[in-house]
Amino acid sequence: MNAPVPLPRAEAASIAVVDTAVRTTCPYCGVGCGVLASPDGAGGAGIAGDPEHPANRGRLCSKGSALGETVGLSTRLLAPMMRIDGALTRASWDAALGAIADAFRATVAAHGPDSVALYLSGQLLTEDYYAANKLAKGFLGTANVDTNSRLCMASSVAGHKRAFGSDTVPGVYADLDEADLVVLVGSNAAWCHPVLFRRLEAARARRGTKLVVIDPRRTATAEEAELFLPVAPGMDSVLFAGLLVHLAEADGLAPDYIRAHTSGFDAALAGARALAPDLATVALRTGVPAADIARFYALFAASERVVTCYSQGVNQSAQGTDKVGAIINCHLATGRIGRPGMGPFSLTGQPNAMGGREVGGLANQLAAHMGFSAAEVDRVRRFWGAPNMATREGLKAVDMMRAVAEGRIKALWVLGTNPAVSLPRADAVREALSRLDFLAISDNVRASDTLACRPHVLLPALAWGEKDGTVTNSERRISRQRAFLDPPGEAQPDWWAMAQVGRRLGYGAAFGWRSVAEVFREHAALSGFENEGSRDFDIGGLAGLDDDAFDVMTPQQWPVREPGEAGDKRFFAEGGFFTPDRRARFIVPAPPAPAARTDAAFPLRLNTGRIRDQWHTMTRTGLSPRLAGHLPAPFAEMHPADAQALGIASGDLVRLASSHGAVVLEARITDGQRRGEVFAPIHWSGANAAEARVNALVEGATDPFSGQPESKATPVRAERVTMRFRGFLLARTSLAPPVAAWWTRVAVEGGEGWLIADDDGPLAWRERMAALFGGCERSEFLDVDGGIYRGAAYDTEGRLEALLSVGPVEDAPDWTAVKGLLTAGGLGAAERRAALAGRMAGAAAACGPLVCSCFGVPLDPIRALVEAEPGADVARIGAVLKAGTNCGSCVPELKRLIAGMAVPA
Ligand SMILES: Nc1nc2c(c(=O)[nH]1)N[C@H]1C(S)=C(S)[C@@H](COP(=O)(O)OP(=O)(O)OC[C@H]3O[C@@H](n4cnc5c(=O)[nH]c(N)nc54)[C@H](O)[C@@H]3O)O[C@H]1N2
Ligand SMILES: Nc1nc2c(c(=O)[nH]1)N[C@H]1C(S)=C(S)[C@@H](COP(=O)(O)OP(=O)(O)OC[C@H]3O[C@@H](n4cnc5c(=O)[nH]c(N)nc54)[C@H](O)[C@@H]3O)O[C@H]1N2
Ligand code: SF4
Ligand SMILES: [Mo]
Repeated sequence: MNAPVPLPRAEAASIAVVDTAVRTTCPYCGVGCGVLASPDGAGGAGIAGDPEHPANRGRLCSKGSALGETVGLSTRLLAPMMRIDGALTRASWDAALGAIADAFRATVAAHGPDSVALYLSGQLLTEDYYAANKLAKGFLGTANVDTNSRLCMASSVAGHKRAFGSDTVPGVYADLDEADLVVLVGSNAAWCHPVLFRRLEAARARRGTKLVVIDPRRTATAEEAELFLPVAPGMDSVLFAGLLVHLAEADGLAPDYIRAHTSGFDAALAGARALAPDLATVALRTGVPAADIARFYALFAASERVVTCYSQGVNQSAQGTDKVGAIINCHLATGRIGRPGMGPFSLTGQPNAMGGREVGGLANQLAAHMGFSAAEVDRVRRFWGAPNMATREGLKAVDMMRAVAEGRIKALWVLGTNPAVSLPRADAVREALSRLDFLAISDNVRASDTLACRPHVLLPALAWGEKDGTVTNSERRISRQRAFLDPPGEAQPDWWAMAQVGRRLGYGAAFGWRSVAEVFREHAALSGFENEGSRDFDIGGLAGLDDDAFDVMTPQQWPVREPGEAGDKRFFAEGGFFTPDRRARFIVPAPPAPAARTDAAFPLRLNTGRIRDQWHTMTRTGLSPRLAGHLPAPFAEMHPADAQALGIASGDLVRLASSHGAVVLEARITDGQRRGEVFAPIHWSGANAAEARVNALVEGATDPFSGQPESKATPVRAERVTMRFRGFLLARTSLAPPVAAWWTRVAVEGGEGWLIADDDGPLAWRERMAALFGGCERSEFLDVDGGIYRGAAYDTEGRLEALLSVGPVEDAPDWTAVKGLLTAGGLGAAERRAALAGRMAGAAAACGPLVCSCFGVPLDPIRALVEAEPGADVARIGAVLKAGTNCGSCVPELKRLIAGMAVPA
C-alpha cells in the first residue's frame, strides 16, 4: 500500500541569488564558508552558498542556510546602557565609553595594570581582536587578555608550538580531497564542520578514501566510518603512542625525514613504548578491541596520504596538549606533513578562532604570532609606540575567572562571549562576575546569562550582516565578512568601541583609525615587521591594500609575504620549522589519567558537546524555528544498562549532579554511548531552559601546557526526576520564564513554544492559563481524574493566541500536529476542536520531528517513502522529498533511518 507522502515546505532554502548579493562569510564554524547574502529591503536577507569561495564552493550546512532567520532585531541590544542607582538605564555612547575609560584608568592607578582584564571571543573579527590586544598589552599594560578560544583551541596552539615552534596549521582543506585515509579524532565533523565533512564524503565517493573515527560516542560522524574506535575518555595519547610503536616495528617510519628535520625521536619512541608496549596494553587502556586497533594501525602504516583531523575531543582535556603531540609525532615520524593529502589538521571551532591567534588574542601570546621574549616585546613596543608594554604572560581564562572571584581582577570587559554559560563551574563564574567592581559587556543581544550578571556598562555591538572586517578559517584562509544590512539603532563595531576607549585614555594617536581597513593594514604590517621569514604568520603582502582593494579582497591563504602571492600554501614538507634549530620536536606524552576520578558518589562520566542545528548558547540559532525542529529540548544520552540500573526510561527527566552543580535533562537511551558515560549538549542556558547549563557541573581541571579546561570528562551522578505532568505551551507573544517547574523555550513559527513538566495538575494549569490569557476568548478541556488540561486562547479575529496542553507523564501530549497553528488565520469551530485535541488534519499538520532542516522535511514522510519503496536510498529520498539535497547535514540520519536504526525520538 502506498502511504500518502505530504509535501514538505520546499521553498525554505531555494532563495534565488540576485545581482545585488553581497559576498560575505558564515559567522558560525571554522570551515569558513562563503555566503551570498541578498538583503530583502525589510531587514532580512536571502542566503546562499558562494560558489566561488574555495572553502565551500557554494555549499552551506543547515545552520548557514538558516542565517536569514536569525538576523531579526527582536532580541537585539540597540543602545548603550549604564547601571545608574542599581537599574540599567539607556545612556549615550559618550557616557558609556567614558565610564569604561574612567573605571579602567582608576583601577590601574589604584591596583596596578593586572587588576583589569579583557575577555574576548573567536566570534570577533580580526580587527576587533587586534584593537583589544593592542589596548591591553600596549597601553593598559596588562596581558590579561584571554578569550573563549582558551576553552576551544588552546591545546592545539600549545601542541603546535611545542612541536613546530610556532602555531602553524600545516595543511589545507584540499588535503581532504586527496587523502587515502582520514582519521577524525574527537571530532563530530558531520555535525560540527558539516560542509568540510560533505567535501570529505565527496572525496570518499570519488576515490575511496577510508575514514576512521575515534570518539567515545558513536556519533553521526562515526556512523559513516569504515572503522570506529570507541576510545575511553582521555586515552587518545595511548592509542597514538601505540601507533608510533607499531610504525617503528612495522618498518613504517621515514628515517630520512626524522634525521633531516626533527629532534627527540628516540626519546619519543621510548616514551611511547612505556605507555603502549603492545597491542594488549593499548586495548586494555583505551577499551577498544585489539583487532580494531590493529586494523587502524595497519591502515595508517599502509596509507601514504593520511590526514588526522582533531577537534574538541582532543583539545578539551586535561592532557589535550599531549594528545596533540602524540598525533603530530606519528605524522613527523612518517614524514607525512605538508604534502598533498597528508598532515595533522586541527579543525578550529569558531569563525575567527584563527584570527584571534594571529593577533595574539591569548594571554600567553603577544601579537602576530610573537611571544613575550625581550626581543619580541621590544619589537612590538617600537611598532606600536607603546608606553606601557606588558612584559609577561597574563591570566588564562580559568585563572582569570579565579582572579575575578578572589577580587584580584576588579574591572573586566567581556566582548562576544557568554562566560556564565560556557566556562567551567559556571555557577561560580556567574557569582564572581556579579560581584565585580566594574563589568562592561559588549554584545549583540540584550538578554543572556552573562548580561544578567549586573554589568555596569552594556555596549551594543554590530552583528553578523552589519559588521565588516576579516576572519580566518581552519586552513589559514582570510575572508572578508561584509555588511549587507544597515547598522541598527546605535550599534557600533567592537573595534571602534575599543579605539574610543583608547582615545579617552589619552592615546589618540595609537587609536586614531577611521575605518576597519586601516586596522587591517596595521595588523598586516605588524605581521611583516622585522619578520624576514622568521615567523610563520606573515601577511605583510596585504599591508598595502587600499580601501577599495580591501573592499574587494578575495579569500587569501596565509602566508602572504609579498603582494599577489597565491596558491595552496602548506608548511613543513621540507622541514623549516620555527624552532631555534629549525627542527620539529617529538614529544613524550605523560601517562594520561582523568583529571577527576569517578567514585561511589559520582559514578558516571559526563561528556559534553554540540548538536547539529544549534550554535553555542543559542543567542542566534535559537531564533530559528527550522533549526529548533531537530532536537528541541536539552537532553542527556545514556547507555541502556546505566539507564536500566537507575530506573530511567527514554523521555524521563534525569537530574545530573556533580560537586559543583546540577541540571535536569530529558533522557535519551542509546547504545552509541559507552557504559558509564553520559553525554549532554552545551547549548541550553538559563535564558532558554530551567536547569540545563551543563557547565554548572564541569570541574574544568586545566591542561598544564595550554591552560585549557577539561570539558568532556566530569564525574557526575544521575537520578530520575519524577514530575507527574508533562506538556507544552504555544504562545504568540513572548512570556517570561519560568512557566513551569521544568521548561525549555523553543522557537516556533509565529511565536514561542514551551516544553514543560510540573507536579502541578490540571486545575493549577487551568488557573495559570486564566492568569496568562484571561483577556482572551478561551476554550478548554478538563479531565481532573485523567490528569488532563487543555486550553486555547483566541484573539478577536479568532486566531490562536496560545495553546496549553498538559497530561499525565505516562501519556504526555505531543505538539507536532499543532505546532504550526500560531501562523494560521482565524480558526473555525471544527479546527478549534481539533487544535484542542492536539490533532490537525491534512497539510497543516507537521509530521514528526524535523530531519532535514533546509527543506523542513520531518520524519513521517521520509519513513512513509521508505516503507512504500523498500529499495529507496538517500538519492531517492532526495529526488522525491528534497531532504538531504542542500547541505547534506541530515544524510547520516537518512542513512540510519533507511538502515532501520534509531531516529530522533
Ligand atoms: N552545530 C554546531 N557546530 C559547531 C559548533 C556548534 O556550537 N554547533 N561550534 C563550533 C565550535 S566553537 C567548535 S570548538 C567545534 C567543535 O567541534 P567538535 O569538536 O567536533 O564537537 P564536540 O561535540 O564539542 O566534540 C567532539 C567529540 O569529542 C568527543 N570526545 C569527548 N571526549 C573524548 C576523548 O577523550 N577522546 C576523543 N577522541 N573524543 C572525545 C565527543 O564525544 C564529541 O563527539 O564545532 C564548531 N561547529
Ligand atoms: N562543557 C563545555 N563547555 C564548553 C564547550 C564544550 O564543548 N563543553 N565548548 C567551549 C567552546 S569550544 C567554545 S568556542 C565556547 C563558546 O561559548 P560562548 O562564546 O560563550 O558562546 P556564544 O553563544 O557563541 O556566545 C557569544 C556571545 O557573543 C555575542 N556576539 C556574537 N557576535 C558578536 C560580535 O560581533 N560582537 C559582540 N560584542 N558580541 C557578539 C552573542 O550574542 C553571544 O551572546 O564554549 C566553550 N564551553
Ligand atoms: S559548515 Fe555550516 S556553520 Fe560552518 S561555516 Fe559552513 S555554513 Fe557555516
Ligand atoms: Mo569552540
